[in-house]
Amino acid sequence: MQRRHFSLAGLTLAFSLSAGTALAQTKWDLAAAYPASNFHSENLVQFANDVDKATGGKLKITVHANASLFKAPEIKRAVQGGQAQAGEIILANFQNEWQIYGADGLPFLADSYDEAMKLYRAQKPMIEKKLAEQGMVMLYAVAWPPQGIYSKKPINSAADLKGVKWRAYSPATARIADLVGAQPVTVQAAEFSQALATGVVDTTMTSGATGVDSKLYEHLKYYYDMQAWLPKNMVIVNKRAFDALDKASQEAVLKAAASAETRGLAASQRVNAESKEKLKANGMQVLVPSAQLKADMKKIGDTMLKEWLEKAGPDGKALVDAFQR
Ligand code: PCA
Repeated sequence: MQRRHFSLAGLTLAFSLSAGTALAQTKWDLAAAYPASNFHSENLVQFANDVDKATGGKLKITVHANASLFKAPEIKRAVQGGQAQAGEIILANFQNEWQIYGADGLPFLADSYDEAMKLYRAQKPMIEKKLAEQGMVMLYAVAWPPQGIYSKKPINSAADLKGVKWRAYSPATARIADLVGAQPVTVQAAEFSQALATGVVDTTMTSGATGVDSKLYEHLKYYYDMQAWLPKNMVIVNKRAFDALDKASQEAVLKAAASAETRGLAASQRVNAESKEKLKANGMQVLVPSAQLKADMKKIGDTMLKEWLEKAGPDGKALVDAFQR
């Protein structure tokens, strides 16, 4: 009895080993920074499922949402170094590394979905090339909904933002705080609710999506729908990890990525409308900004574009030329 039991176990082991070898399964960790219920994260999970199906289970991608694997600003380096095979980054976080990454974080350069897509088409070949030099492959990008101002008190002009505790998520959002005389505090989305609850911050610029994700209505009363810019998340993969896949799997990844990009854009537009309704339903006043506030913020956008062009040099000029073409 004892002996028979043993040999059965041995048989099972041998079988699973040979099945494993025949399948040659590859596993990727994908580091992401936004909550699992966010549309970007849901889109990532769908992308991973599509890849799983298309490769017949040969490539398994595990999405780690809400900065559970790496904090938002660390994801790019983690993918570059291969600590995570893949990741989702917000490009605007990396403006100080290369100004082109931050172009979609500038107020009013591209302030609608159409303009954002136009800017993306201009940025894409430049970013693909830069990422390749850095040992990464770009898979797809999806814009966040347009960015507006959340506040505790009514804001009628930029002067009303003086001294507020301004939550920034990127160099550009911190720069806006400087220009309006607010106090910038950089807090990524995963820590935003806590920073609000403890009073570290009381004002921000972000999307309706993040307003809902972080339940900003629990602490803030006003949302001014500025539609100032649409920053993009980009999904990237370590080049060595990508190159190690067989040709069919590489093609499956790229095809699933193209679908994710189309699906993500539609989701962003849908969430833009839905989230403003959710903010209202939770007692927030969702308002059109006053002409003065809009004019003040446009002026800040002009200043920031000028500063950006100076820092971005010939690359920046090439990008703006391609964008305006
Ligand atoms: N939400 C993210 C980035 C842009 C957005 O809409 C955030 O606030 O961190």
